[in-house]
Amino acid sequence: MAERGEASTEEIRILEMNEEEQGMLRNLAAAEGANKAEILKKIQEYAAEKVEAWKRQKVYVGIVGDPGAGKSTFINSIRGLSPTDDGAAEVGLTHTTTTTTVYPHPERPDNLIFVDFPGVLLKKGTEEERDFDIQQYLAKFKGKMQQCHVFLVFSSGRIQHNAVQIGMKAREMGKKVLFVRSKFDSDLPNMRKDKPQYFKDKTEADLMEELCQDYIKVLKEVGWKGEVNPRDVFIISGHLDYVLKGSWDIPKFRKAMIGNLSALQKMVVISTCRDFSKATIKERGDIYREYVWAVAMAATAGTFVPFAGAASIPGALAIAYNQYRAGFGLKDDAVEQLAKMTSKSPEELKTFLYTKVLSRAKLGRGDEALIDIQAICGSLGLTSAIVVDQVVDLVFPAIGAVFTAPLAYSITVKVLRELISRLEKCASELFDYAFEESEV
Ligand SMILES: Nc1nc2c(ncn2[C@@H]2O[C@H](COP(=O)(O)OP(=O)(O)OP(=O)(O)O)[C@@H](O)[C@H]2O)c(=O)[nH]1
Ligand SMILES: [Mg+2]
Repeated sequence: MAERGEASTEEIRILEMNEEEQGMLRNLAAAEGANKAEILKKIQEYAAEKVEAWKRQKVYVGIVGDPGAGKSTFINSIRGLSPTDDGAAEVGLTHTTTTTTVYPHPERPDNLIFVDFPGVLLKKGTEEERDFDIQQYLAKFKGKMQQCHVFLVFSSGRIQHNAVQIGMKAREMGKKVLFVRSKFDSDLPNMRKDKPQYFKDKTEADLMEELCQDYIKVLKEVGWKGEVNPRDVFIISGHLDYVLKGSWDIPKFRKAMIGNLSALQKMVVISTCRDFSKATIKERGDIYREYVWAVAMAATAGTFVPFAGAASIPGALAIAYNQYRAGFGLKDDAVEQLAKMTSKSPEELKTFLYTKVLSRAKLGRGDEALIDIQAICGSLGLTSAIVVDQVVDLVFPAIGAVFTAPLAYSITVKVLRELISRLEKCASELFDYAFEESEV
């Protein structure tokens, strides 16, 4: 790695910054005195603006579908809630949603919001359903529909006319529309009972494929215009344990849900929705990696993106550590939830996590973030002192020192990258351990 004062422009380029950002750092390196202070201030403002953009970022997910298709159940599960938890949507065989209901994600209520759309229209001032007219529906709900970024159209069997019309309008508004067929957990035993011969030469995957094709066929029969890509159809169970475990098409669904979102919106979803599917671990890592430059740059300039609030690199690294750990499902509460789905106890999983994969001698000793960051710095050949003392030293006298910011930036990038790959590996090993010898 570069010695102090030697961070080359080549190194800056490799570190995934855009031209404007590279230019700012180059100018900072070349500037002197008052001019350097001015440029540093500009970088801070730029980083602060990114912090604001992240904090303001909103993702609205619209949900429509057949009555009783499992919309509310899924809205709860994707937010990590069971139907009896505070803030959970009402679930049941009789309750039908008749107005839009907004369900913010409990962990990021300002950023990730699910909107449950009714599938019916009521006669004025009554609870009585009237004939469905899409124009009247739009007169009432168009504004809310326009606010949404993605739409999920739910069915648990033959999809009905109303849901298809609403879905088509969403598509006409330019929204990504995904089709979810829920309750696969009950389709499976039903199939085994109804057609025991089926599984003699066919698999669960065959049944999923058939249900997907059936969904597409019925959609067309009911009036869906245009092609439906099987990649946009998802066979899932909306019950909490299956969503958390990432059963059937849940991982594919999550990928598709973020597919059309901006990079910052992706960060919102990926950092917020919990599931323990192994398939999404790498995807989470990739998204964090994509953002390393922004985090490092902001940290270098004394602010931190997108994890606002830290004023030094060690502080910023600690915030990133905590954010990544939460994103990979490695915080205690997530580990406890994971334990519920396996034959392992929460203590077994935590002991495995801390001693085997995080390589700690003991549970809960000192400041977790600092211990792990120091270990990472050690393995990268950076003494922890560099990060804890000298980097601070590098950042704050930056106004006087030449090349300081590029070097601090490159150290931060290295540590963040290592942090992500370690936590990614931890999540993967924990997942394997949690489910070994237990029924999945
Ligand atoms: N087996 C199984 N049952 C489910 C699943 N999702 C929902 N249910 C059950 O189906 C019933 C209806 O679920 P809700 O989530 O209330 O359905 P909804 O689409 O919100 O219904 P409305 O708001 O009335 O339109 C409840 O009894 C749920 O427990 C699932 O994935 N598998
Ligand atoms: Mg409902």
